[in-house]
Amino acid sequence: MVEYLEFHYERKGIDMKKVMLIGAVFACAVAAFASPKPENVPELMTTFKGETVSSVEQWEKVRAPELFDTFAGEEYGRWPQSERYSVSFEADEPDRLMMGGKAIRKRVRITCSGECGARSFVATAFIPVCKKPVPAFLLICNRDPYENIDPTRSKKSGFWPAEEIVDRGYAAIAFWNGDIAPDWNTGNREGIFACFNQAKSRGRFERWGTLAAWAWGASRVMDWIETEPLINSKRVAVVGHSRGGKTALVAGVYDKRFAMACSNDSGCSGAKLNHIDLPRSESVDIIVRSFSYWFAPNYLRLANREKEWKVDQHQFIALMAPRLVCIGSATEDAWAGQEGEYYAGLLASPAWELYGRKGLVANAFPLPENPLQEGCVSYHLRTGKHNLTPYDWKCYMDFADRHGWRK
Ligand code: GTR
Repeated sequence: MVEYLEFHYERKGIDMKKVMLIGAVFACAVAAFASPKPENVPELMTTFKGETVSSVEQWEKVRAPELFDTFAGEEYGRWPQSERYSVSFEADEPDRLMMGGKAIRKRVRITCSGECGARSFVATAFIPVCKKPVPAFLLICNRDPYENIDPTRSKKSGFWPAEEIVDRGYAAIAFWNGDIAPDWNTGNREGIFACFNQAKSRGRFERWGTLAAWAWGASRVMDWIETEPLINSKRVAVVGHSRGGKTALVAGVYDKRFAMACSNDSGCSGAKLNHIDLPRSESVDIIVRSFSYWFAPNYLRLANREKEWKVDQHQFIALMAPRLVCIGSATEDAWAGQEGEYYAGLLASPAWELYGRKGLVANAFPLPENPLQEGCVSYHLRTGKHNLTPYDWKCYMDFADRHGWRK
């Protein structure tokens, strides 16, 4: 085809290179025009009273607390206060040297006792044999635990490439979300919910949903990590995919001990901005119809009204500042709204700038396999389907490396 055109253009004295250049410029202009852009996004740095936020102090004392209060009260629900429960740890199995002598496997049983009962679950940790405490990645596994987080390693899955994580010098820790609360609608009465007297929780409509409960489970694993001398508890990333990716953000925002949150393909009510028209992606109306129990009852009122809400998800991401955030999207995952995930990271960035750091450093929505990792917010687009893959893990570990986690 190109040869054919070249031949005819040459005969007519037209410069083929110029034609191609004009074509390319035109294609880029069309792409830029056609690509969705956020509109009327709620201001990150203006308080609900209309004051401009220009200092860390104002952010930490006024803006971040009011945003947190809004998200906790109206979207995910509130965690029970720490006075209402106790946590204890015991070895579920003796420690074992595994992965050809490269890692110590610990299986810890974490028991949480609330005012109405106790629940326990087991977390598995592969900790690289090392002279000093190692940084760690904690996965909230929302897939079949037998297939994906096998503690015996007879089944291996790219969803949790524990061997690769250990090879890179990080501890690989995982637990199954279903051990905290089932992923179906029990009216939030089963699992960990049954250990608490709901009547004692603040506000009926602010009741914690299942995403908040799973995130609370991650936070209890963090309680254990703080007691484990082989792990550096100041360098722990919480990771999740899809509903787990929403949960990882909740865990990171609610529990400041997490130094990084990796939100993979998390989409609606995760890293995706609502103020952008992405007709193929999930909306609040759709998500609350299928998964009302994931959220505080208040959130149901936002169905079809998310654009009228005073906040949006970039402000939730901003609550991670000045800590690290990774957002991952996949090219074949329009349901999660890739551009919405990208823009939420970008629009969250002024929170890092207050601390004299950079958030997401980007000029444009990136091409696949071109991770943007210059600041404290990482964004990458991977070729392929909705999934958590070794490539996504590589991006998250590269980012931690960049921030000196293995030094
Ligand atoms: C979908 C849901 C998404 C996402 C996904 C998953 O059905 O609509 O929000 O969480 O499940 O967790 O795989």
